[in-house]
Amino acid sequence: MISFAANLCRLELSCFHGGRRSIATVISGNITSKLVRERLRKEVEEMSFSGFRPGLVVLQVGDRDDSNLYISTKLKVAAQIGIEAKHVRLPTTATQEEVLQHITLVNQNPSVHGLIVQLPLDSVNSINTELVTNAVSPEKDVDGISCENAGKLSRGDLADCFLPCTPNGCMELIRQTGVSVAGKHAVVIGRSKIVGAPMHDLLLWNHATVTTCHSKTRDLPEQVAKAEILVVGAGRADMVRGEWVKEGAIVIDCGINHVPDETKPSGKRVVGDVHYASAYQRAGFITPVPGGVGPMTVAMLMENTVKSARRFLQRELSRR
Ligand code: NAP
Ligand code: LUD
Repeated sequence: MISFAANLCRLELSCFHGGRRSIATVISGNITSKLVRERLRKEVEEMSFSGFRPGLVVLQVGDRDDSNLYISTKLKVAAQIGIEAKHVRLPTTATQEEVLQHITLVNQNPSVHGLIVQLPLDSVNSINTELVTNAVSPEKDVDGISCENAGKLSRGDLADCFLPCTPNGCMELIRQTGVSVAGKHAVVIGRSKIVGAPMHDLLLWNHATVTTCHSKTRDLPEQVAKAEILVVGAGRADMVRGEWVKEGAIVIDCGINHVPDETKPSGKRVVGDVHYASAYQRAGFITPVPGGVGPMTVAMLMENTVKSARRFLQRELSRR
């Protein structure tokens, strides 16, 4: 764990203070991820004897603007840490067979320790995403979304798998608050394979009592009101209103939504799934968007890649 409080922007003491309720402490993903990246840079330096470097491949199908942005950030951060990262981009015309062939090649390449398939797949052909993500060798699945890694996480074998980057990043941000997760009532909104479902599992095995909500959940505000820890990954701009939030709760917002904004040169801006201005008035701790979960997703991918490279070195040493 990184030193607690280094990344907390404590504008006022949270919760009740002298009878007066005050505003939230902001948990910065930019600062926390910087600490993680700096630690990883040193670790990579230490393992870089005789030219060894951790290797990462990011496989993309198509040309989505958002994927291009996320991948360029991943490549830049990898380079800063000393990870040899390669971007493989297949055209939108790529077939499922071609994607699987590329995955097999990377699986067999001993200089690559991590492989992620950036989602969603942007193809004119019908490609089974589940089949593709499961083709990644579990020991290189630094995204932590193959059935094998997800299964281990769901059964609580956390030390024996790669933890998915976004939920793992959320856990790191929750740890930054110094609040113990054990015994807390946590509510997760969303049940996707990369955010909601693994977030539920991680909170559960960190001993929270967890409720997971989705599009069929009745009375979302009622569920949210019970959350001492709230993690939102729904993809709905400003959906969670501050009035729903329990006083003093930890609010982690995974959402990345583009909304029109005429005051910006691009004509749009990024907002989360939580209505920040109102939630800020009630939460104890809150993550901003941008600068919250996003940078942690990237940092945790690097952490998994370095972990995979270390495991590779250990296997090599034990063979000799
Ligand atoms: P997803 O696959 O579309 O899943 C969204 C989930 O939210 C689904 O489980 C869906 O329920 C649920 N949901 C949708 N509308 C809802 C509503 N009105 N009430 C309650 N639940 C609702 O999306 P995702 O990949 O998990 O991503 C979610 C958000 O996080 C997006 O904004 C995405 O851009 C962002 N994201 C951010 C990061 C990061 O690093 N910051 C990483 C990944 C994703 P059903 O299952 O019933 O459909
Ligand atoms: N697929 C991801 N698809 C999309 N935000 C990311 C992401 C960086 N297989 C697979 O990387 O983990 C993944 N594995 N994802 N995502 C989203 C998701 C995937 C999201 C945000 C960021 C990666 C990021 O750097 C910045 C921030 O929040 O401050 C900038 C946000 C902006 O758009 O300006």
